[in-house]
Amino acid sequence: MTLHRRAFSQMLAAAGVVAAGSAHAQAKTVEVVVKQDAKTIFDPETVTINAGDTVSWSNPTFVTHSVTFDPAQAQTASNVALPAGVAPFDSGSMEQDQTFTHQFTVKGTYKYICKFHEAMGMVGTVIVK
Ligand SMILES: [Cu+2]
Repeated sequence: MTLHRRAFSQMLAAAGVVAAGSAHAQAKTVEVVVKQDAKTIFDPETVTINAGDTVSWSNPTFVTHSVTFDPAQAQTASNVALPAGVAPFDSGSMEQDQTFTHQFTVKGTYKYICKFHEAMGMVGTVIVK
């Protein structure tokens, strides 16, 4: 009985190590930062990631921004794009030093806006391969 229990727990531990190791090797987090110069932009404006990766946006500026993947909130609908079947999502208002993260699991091209500065060209793209 004791022997069986120990063997079973060792088997679980081995499986856990394998799963954690492969997840760590595959998934990564890519940083995008709001950059305020003559023009306020997402830097970099385009990121290319693998399915399962996470993008982390941060706002170091004094101005409120957003990361909005929602065509209903865009002034120009074509500034936002989502792969088929992906529901809209939105950071809401991002004040100074706030961060928004999103894990992308569906492949395709995503276009997003800052809903406060879309008209000034504050747009970005995430390509998920
Ligand atoms: Cu903005």
